[in-house]
Amino acid sequence: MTLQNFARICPFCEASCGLTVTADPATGEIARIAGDPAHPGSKGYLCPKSQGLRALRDDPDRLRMPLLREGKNFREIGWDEALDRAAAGIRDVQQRHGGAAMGLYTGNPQAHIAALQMCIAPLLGVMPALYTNSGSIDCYPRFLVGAYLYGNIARVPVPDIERTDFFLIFGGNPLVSHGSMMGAPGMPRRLERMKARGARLAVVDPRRTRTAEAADDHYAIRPGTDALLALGMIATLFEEGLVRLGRLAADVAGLDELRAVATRFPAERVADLCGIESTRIRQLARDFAAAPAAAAYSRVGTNCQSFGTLGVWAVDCLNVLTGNVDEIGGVMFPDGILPQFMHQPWVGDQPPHGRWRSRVSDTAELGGTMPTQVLWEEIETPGEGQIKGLLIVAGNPVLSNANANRVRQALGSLDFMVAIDIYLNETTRFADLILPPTDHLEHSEFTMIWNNWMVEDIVSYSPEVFAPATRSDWQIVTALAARIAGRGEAETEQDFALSYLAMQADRLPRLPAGMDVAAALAATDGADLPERIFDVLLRGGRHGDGFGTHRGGLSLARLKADPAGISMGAIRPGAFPAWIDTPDRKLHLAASIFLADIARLEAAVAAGDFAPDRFRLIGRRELRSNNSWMHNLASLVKGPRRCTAILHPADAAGLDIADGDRIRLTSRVGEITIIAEVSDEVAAGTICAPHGWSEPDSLARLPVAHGKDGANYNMLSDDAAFDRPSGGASFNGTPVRVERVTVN
Ligand SMILES: Nc1nc2c(c(=O)[nH]1)N[C@H]1C(S)=C(S)[C@@H](COP(=O)(O)OP(=O)(O)OC[C@H]3O[C@@H](n4cnc5c(=O)[nH]c(N)nc54)[C@H](O)[C@@H]3O)O[C@H]1N2
Ligand SMILES: Nc1nc2c(c(=O)[nH]1)N[C@H]1C(S)=C(S)[C@@H](COP(=O)(O)OP(=O)(O)OC[C@H]3O[C@@H](n4cnc5c(=O)[nH]c(N)nc54)[C@H](O)[C@@H]3O)O[C@H]1N2
Ligand code: SF4
Ligand SMILES: [Mo]
Repeated sequence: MTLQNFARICPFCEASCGLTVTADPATGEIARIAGDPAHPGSKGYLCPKSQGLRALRDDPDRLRMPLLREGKNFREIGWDEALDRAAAGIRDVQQRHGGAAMGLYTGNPQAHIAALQMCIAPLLGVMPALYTNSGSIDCYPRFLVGAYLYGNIARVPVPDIERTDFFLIFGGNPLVSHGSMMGAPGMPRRLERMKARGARLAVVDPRRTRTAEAADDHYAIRPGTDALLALGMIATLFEEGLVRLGRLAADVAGLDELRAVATRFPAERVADLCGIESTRIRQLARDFAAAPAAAAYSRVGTNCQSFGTLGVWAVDCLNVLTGNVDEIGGVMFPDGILPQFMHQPWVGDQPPHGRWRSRVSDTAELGGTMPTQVLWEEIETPGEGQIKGLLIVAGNPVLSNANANRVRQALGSLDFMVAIDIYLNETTRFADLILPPTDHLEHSEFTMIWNNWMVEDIVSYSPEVFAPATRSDWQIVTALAARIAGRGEAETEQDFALSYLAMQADRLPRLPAGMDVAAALAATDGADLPERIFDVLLRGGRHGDGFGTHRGGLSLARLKADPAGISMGAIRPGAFPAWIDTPDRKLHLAASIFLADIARLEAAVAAGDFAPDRFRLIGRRELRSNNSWMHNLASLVKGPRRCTAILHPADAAGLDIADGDRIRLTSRVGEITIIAEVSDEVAAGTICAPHGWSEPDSLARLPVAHGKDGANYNMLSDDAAFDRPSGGASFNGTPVRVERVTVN
């Protein structure tokens, strides 16, 4: 064996740690995957999930060849035939049902594969489709608040965890997730440093998670009530004269309206609803206001609930009201090395929201995408414009979308479905064709999307380790598009590159005057087109070498010479108020889209929706897994059973349930049976289970995963409980009935 070391970015979460993969490119063997001490951000840190790089290569069930469905079976076919059939099926849908009859769903791994990100927008040019993606599930409230509070979907307030004095987390578990929309290589070490510095860490979470365990304070909130708690804190700030807008004072609009709303939610009123004493709520608000620099942050637990927008908005308001926005140690808006991928500001008086609406439920688009539940209703509902064909790229909606049964039925009713995926799983088993891409080590990689949300601006390039055994995601998408459009593959790749770059052109400040993106692309020399696109983004970007006009600036060649990656340093305050993209360049605390939803919140309170009379289901993520697709990796799923429903000892005793018993959970939309785990890490009335597992499925080929006694959480999540302003999904706070399954 001739072993070589390769510096690679770990593709399995936003932290984007640097790894050293020691491998023999000739035999395809991996000797070791270790943390890369030279990486400027992770400095040698890695978590167990990183070993999935090898496990995925070794998994005999990972698909290597395209699969064609024949009746109830799948059989392997060659690539040319598979691509021809896939394109013919899509063209057939378009011809028979019109241009609006296709749907496109892209899943979470898309955000970790730079070349795949680059080809989705151009694909929509060739294959117009109703577009939904995993961001439509987990970030919609975040994006909507960005659009109306700061004026841009891409404006994500990232907490400055390296310099804050008080870090207040709502609904996030960064010691397990490693941080989301606050990407930070080596996240756990950063939190350790934060604590060692004497900063305070407080966590609002219904469960005593690892992060809550490590925190100074844990607030065990009742699921689904984040908006109420944050409003109670805002009310305290106003009542006790603690509002300090600081430098932003002249640029904040809506303060009086916000005060009027918050006054209706004093700490004493929300306390019983949230399950947290009013004295603690008031003290938390006081301490947050008193900290020299403080950052409040919300993530999946707060986003993915029925009042997601109000929760995210109210948490953001805490930062504004205490003068912690765009400040060191507070929250800041990264202006990364690469152009803002999601950059979508207002244009005149048009927000990046509601520019068109869906056919069936008149739902507003957000940033060019639709909430995923719109996709299912558009497939179900007959009439002009009904969706009859679907392309799913790296997505597993049967395990990741609310009301899984409905998703299944919708997928089963399609005329034609293609999946670009590495497994025959619970979703792809509905496809007519499955097109499996190379694994990560068979293509080069570079950090892209995450630079918009990182606490430290790091960019790195990972070379290919092994010769590709099959086509990459980029090659599959472009080859499919070529056939749909009736053009050559090379020509289509070139079209895609130019069309992607044209969308970025006005955000490339160092593109020399007179050089268009075609000339810029021609001036690059990467190994393939995605690398060359990346080179244009780097060289024309704000730190780029400007194609020779800025000596020492970034380029792909420079990154290749620095394999561990280059850091441009921690996030910094922006040129204020230039980063505010609302039409009047003010921060809108009381935008009508937020205030209008207060009536719904009041109605829910009045209807007793937050009463502690029902069990509320919440999710959990696992350290050794990623969403739905690492459960077939034997080395990662070995050990104790993980797909369990945790309930409090008092609840278990009341229902005559013992640890290890099988229990049935029933919600409005479905039921599952699952093994009970009794623990006081959840409060009484809360029940907690992971998503991404499933019962065995007759067609799926996941023997390891399906031998693990899994259950699909999203059989229970209620698709009608979505967050109204944004359309975001609700996975947390679902009312469920709990009972022991009696075996007679
Ligand atoms: N109940 C509940 N549901 C949730 C959540 C929750 O917390 N609770 N979380 C939500 C969140 S945050 C998210 S992001 C979504 C994710 O929702 P999805 O994106 O729909 O699902 P994933 O589980 O990420 O599945 C990714 C799919 O991509 C495939 N895949 C893996 N690697 C590759 C690759 O390199 N190329 C290709 N082409 N395919 C690949 C996998 O086999 C899998 O089918 O789920 C959401 N669903
Ligand atoms: N190891 C691992 N890492 C991952 C993933 C993974 O599956 N495994 N998935 C990746 C993805 S796609 C994402 S989006 C990120 C997510 O990153 P995070 O948001 O940090 O991760 P979650 O574990 O979903 O954290 C949500 C927390 O909210 C809590 N919660 C539930 N309901 C409520 C509520 O009503 N209010 C409040 N305040 N809290 C609530 C849950 O108990 C949980 O601890 O993680 C990413 N990283
Ligand atoms: S924290 Fe995330 S990026 Fe870092 S090694 Fe683990 S999975 Fe990979
Ligand atoms: Mo996510």
